[in-house]
Amino acid sequence: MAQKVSVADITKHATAEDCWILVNGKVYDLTKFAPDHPGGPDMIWKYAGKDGTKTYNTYHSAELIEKSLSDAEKKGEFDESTMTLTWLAAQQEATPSEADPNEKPPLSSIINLDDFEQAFAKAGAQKANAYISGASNDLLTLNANKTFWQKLWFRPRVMRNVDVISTKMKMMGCEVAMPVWICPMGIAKTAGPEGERALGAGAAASGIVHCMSTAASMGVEEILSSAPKTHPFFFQLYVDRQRHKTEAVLAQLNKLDQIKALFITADLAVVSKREADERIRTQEITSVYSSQEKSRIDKKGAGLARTTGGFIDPALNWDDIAWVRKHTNLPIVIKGIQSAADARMAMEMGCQGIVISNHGGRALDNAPATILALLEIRRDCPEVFDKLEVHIDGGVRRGSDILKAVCLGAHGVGVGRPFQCSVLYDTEGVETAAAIIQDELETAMRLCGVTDLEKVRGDMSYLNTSELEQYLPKPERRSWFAGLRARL
Ligand code: 173
Repeated sequence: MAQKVSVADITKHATAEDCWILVNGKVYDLTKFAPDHPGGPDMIWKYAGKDGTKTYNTYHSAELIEKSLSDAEKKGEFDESTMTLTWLAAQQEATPSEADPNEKPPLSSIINLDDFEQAFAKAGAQKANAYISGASNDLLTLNANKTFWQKLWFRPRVMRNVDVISTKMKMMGCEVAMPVWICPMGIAKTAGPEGERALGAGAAASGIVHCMSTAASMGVEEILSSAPKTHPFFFQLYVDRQRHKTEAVLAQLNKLDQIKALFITADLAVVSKREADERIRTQEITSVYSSQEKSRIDKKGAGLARTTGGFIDPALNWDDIAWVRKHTNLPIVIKGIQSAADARMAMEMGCQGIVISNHGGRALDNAPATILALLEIRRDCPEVFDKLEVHIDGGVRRGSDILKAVCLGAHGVGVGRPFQCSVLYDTEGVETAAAIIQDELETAMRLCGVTDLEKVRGDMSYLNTSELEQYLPKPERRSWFAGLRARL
């Protein structure tokens, strides 16, 4: 068994007639054995070309398989270094034991975005939930993102005939029913078998935009095929250490008319520590890989994100905008801006947009809540709102948050985890999540006396920012720091 078997090798043998399976770090040819399996051949065929370790270990001792098969059927050790996101997502799909359909609340019982996350925590696969709901370290930024929206109050007007209203706006040249996009999130198949197809179809049916992830569980064209050919998408780009791979992605995107903007992720130079994800992956890896592999992974952190995020190039910097520009026809949006200084930088570099984002609290913990960063940019660098599109994501859980962001000057708002969790209910779940946001936004507008969302963009007269303003960095303190730096 000295020979190594790669993901590419094992996936070539993924049928009942030619059935290789990974079990406890080794790959076996179970084609001949499957029809004689006491538990029935289906149980084995289900894992053809995949990792059957978990299910196998539930029923059998580790030695049994070694004893039962001939040497010719033992194909070799699994080569972990060949693992891909697609492969990992497929494993998730094939191992449903953690998801409990009996726990799934009916979609009709879901009335707000938090309900989707709670439903997923109950009924979704445990490790998918740890990956999706998790964030960095102490979850301080994750929680601040949500609670800081609540510190921004309205100043409503009344008696304004709010019978007919419009939430329509334009984002990156695309007409949308409301200025909302679905955040790019990795491997959506972990949330439900339809994965990104549900996000694409649900976004299209709701008149919003899905920003697909570099780390999606399926290819760009498959995601596009979930929506009508005229429906727009955005693409989130992680720049690969191997720049030629990124250049190939950009060349592919240039040929796809449906993609309308390139969101370059700038806030995750390295994958941060996601403890819920790491804890659960550590348990899993302990059962799947040899103790030698385990100790290597333990030192680095075994989370799904860290295991799969090694390709992200930490050398990415502002000079690279010129390189990206050379390889794309798309508008460039920098995702992960967290200060007025960087918003100005993006403007000076000629970018077409920014996303104020801290990666949903999944990058630097103790990074400021995104609504605070939006307020800071409005105070210290208001000219960016005229020169480029300003988008924001992070902790958005109410339709009223969309109205708040737009009144501060935002062109669009990203919503992440609630949509990812809604994939538990396939396209219908995604549509329901969008309909909840739409309804809450319309209600907030009517109760604020706003009839046309487009017309109140940047109109802070509908907002009371006093509570939030106490948390802004003081301009005097910034110059004090600058002075200190000058003396050093
Ligand atoms: O937040 C993430 O988990 C993320 O963006 C990611 C996706 C794939 C690999 C590494 C990180």
